[in-house]
Amino acid sequence: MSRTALVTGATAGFGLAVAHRLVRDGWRVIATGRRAGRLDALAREMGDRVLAHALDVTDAAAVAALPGSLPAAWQEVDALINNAGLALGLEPAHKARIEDWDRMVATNVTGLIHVTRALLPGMVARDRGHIVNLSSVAATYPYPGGHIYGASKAFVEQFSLNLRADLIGTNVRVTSIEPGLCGGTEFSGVRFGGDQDRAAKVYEGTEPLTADDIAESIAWVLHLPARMNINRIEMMPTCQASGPLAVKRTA
Ligand code: NDP
Ligand code: 8X3
Repeated sequence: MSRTALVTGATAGFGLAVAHRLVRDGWRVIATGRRAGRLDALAREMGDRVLAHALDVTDAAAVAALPGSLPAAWQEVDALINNAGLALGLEPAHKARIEDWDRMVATNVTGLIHVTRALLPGMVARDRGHIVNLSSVAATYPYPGGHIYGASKAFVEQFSLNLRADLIGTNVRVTSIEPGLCGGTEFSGVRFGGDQDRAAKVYEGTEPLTADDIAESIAWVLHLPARMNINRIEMMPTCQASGPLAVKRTA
């Protein structure tokens, strides 16, 4: 019997790559996200190994109802890939839009913990499961304009480690995936409100990570022996490194 993964944000970027990768590796995938048309297209492309299930992670009622709203044959979720998330804007904190801050927190923090809370009891009851959370290098390394995005990803990393503390004694694993610059997804287009020229400049002259690289790391942690839990994976493209501390000097 093949294992079942639920991927949030499977309509684009990492989530879509993970869905493809896991189906190739023999999993069944519950593909979720807001754009139902894209989910249906994925299910048509991949056949009966993909279940399209539209879900906005900020819709608390829909998320709470999630386990029971899945068809009976899909209710035992072995792996939850908490991938849905976004960055909005790159203005300094004192100029950032408060609506953007609220949306990042609602999606990256509240949405992620609600989906986790909805699916975790089933994993504990079955004594098997794996939660893979998409954090970021922004959780560890601050950068100008990163404020709430970085803070939300630091939350995701710390939440992952704290889940491990509660899940000791069960066979439920938790991993925080923390990538740096990654191209070929909608991430920067979303961050800059659809300004694709500005988004493209983020990757100019670089060889960033790809969504397939992220899917590779997720497949790796999922397929390790059940006795092994990878707590965190921090990865950057070779062309990226953390910079020196900033010092403002008078002229
Ligand atoms: P994309 O913008 O390409 O994909 C984001 C996905 O999240 C989409 O499928 C989108 O689907 C979904 N999503 C957004 N809001 C919601 C919501 N409210 N409910 C459900 N789904 C939602 O981004 P990436 O693939 O690049 O990023 C994926 C994750 O990885 C994010 O959490 C991001 O913060 C993180 N990350 C990205 C990095 C990068 O450089 N790209 C690096 C490090 C981490 P839809 O719009 O259909 O709902
Ligand atoms: C995405 C990577 O550097 O744009 O999490 O914050 S970064």
